[in-house]
Amino acid sequence: MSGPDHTPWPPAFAARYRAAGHWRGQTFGALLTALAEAHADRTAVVGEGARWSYAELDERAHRLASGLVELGVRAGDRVVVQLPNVAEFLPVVFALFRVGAWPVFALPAHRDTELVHFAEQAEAVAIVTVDAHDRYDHAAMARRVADRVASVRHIIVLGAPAAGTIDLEELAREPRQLPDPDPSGVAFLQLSGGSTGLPKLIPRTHDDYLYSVRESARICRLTPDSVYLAALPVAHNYPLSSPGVLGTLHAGGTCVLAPRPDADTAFRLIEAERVTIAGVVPPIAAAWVQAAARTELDLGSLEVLQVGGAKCGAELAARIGPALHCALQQVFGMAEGLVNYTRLDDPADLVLGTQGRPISLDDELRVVDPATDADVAPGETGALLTRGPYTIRGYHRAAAHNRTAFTPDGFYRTGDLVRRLESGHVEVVGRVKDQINRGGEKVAAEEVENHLMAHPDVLDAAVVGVPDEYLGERSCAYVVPVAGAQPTPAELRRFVRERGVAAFTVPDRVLVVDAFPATPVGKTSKRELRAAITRSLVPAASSKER
Ligand code: OOB
Repeated sequence: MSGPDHTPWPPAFAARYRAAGHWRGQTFGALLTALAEAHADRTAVVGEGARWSYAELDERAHRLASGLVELGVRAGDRVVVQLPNVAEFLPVVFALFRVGAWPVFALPAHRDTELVHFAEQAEAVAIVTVDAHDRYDHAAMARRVADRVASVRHIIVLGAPAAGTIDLEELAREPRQLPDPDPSGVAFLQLSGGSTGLPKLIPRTHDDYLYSVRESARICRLTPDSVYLAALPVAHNYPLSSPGVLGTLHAGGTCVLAPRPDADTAFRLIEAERVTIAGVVPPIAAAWVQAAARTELDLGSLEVLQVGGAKCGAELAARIGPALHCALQQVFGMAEGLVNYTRLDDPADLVLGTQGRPISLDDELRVVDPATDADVAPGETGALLTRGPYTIRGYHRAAAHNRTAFTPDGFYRTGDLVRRLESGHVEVVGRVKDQINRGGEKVAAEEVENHLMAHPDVLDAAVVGVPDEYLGERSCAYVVPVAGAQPTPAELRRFVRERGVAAFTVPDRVLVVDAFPATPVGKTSKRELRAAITRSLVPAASSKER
């Protein structure tokens, strides 16, 4: 894959976004400096074993930035960050922002294949990781990645140091003055959910991201008294910025990092830290609703529960307020940019039945016929295209993909099927992209198909999403074996897992079939595969299941 690191907005758009006051020329490093002055002694972040004020967070970020520079990390370098929900995540990323190096935000679930891909795509010079998480040795994985990707020179580890790695705690140096990076330049690379191959890298600038963070904090009414619970993996765009930890810091509030999103862990933290707002995906919201009925913990501080990342069905939406005694806010966003929120003063029908409206009046949304790109009639369903002050114009080094992912006039093709109401609120009704949304975790069908097709016994593979009561959807892989071969579903799942991928990428179900249904032009009909499994009409005689 090749192409520019970053596709800037056309000058006329950039000028408009500056004139409107959206882009203010502030970097994240400068923001933290200002916050440390305004809120020095207030608590910025709480994690296991850590409780740091704004002044302490600022100091740690300065010291780490200094240590990174001494190591040879420079402005414009890329650094893969794979940290779980620990307090150190914040000083690490602010240190990188101050150096002007770009964090590449991996998730804790990612494994060798994905990390190698990110490190190669970004030509990363370093990996920041944790010794172990969920009984998995991340430091050893980072070493394997460094062996395979020549650009990776340093492995920085939080926790027990190991041979060939640098102890994060030992990296800190005396703070030094560093030149402030260009606010219109890239601040970090976020990951796309993707629908083709491995995840694409998303370049976000200080200017554009800070705008979305600032407005998110305002829309969610965050104040210095707000306490945000990050229950989802904090590097993901939603808990990072919608309003997430960055929005909370922007408001001078407190970020509480939950090591896991389960109700027991979250409820204890809500009680202990007097959490006011949390953001979760629908399956977790459903688990919290159930657990709330039996808990003796005091959840009375919780004012808002945000639900997003995947569609929150009307029934779940209706249960949240009564069960958790808080307001529901729906969030429909994407790492590429556009984020929609239901507003806290929206009428109940909009809060329960829509996924919100855009952050900005300068977010341009078009709802089009997916085949022709012609606008559909108002209120009709179509594919959502968007362009605006915090939506990217191109992926990192992906010129060929960019030609189809964006329209010639710069609209991002979200791949979501939506209906827009007169109020401007959006209802997500489906998807045109070849992706499975597994309770908020996005799986590109093609990525899984490629893994399956690497197996010598597999002739063809087609991966589809199937409805699931808990996750919304799960993945189901249909496989046609090569003549004479008889791979078993269990063997194929193990094969994909052993290729070193995130657990959510391993197909939940594998069905070995003789042939795929075809469309009139002879392509595999995923629509028919989906319909077949939904109706469970796959004939037992011609399919073998795990
Ligand atoms: C968020 O970001 P991504 O990049 O992991 O995934 C984006 C995709 C959207 O295009 C859409 O297909 C789906 O996730 N999605 C939703 C949704 N929120 C996201 N589909 C239906 N209803 C929703 N509420 O998932 C993300 C980023 C920022 C804030 C919130 C979510």
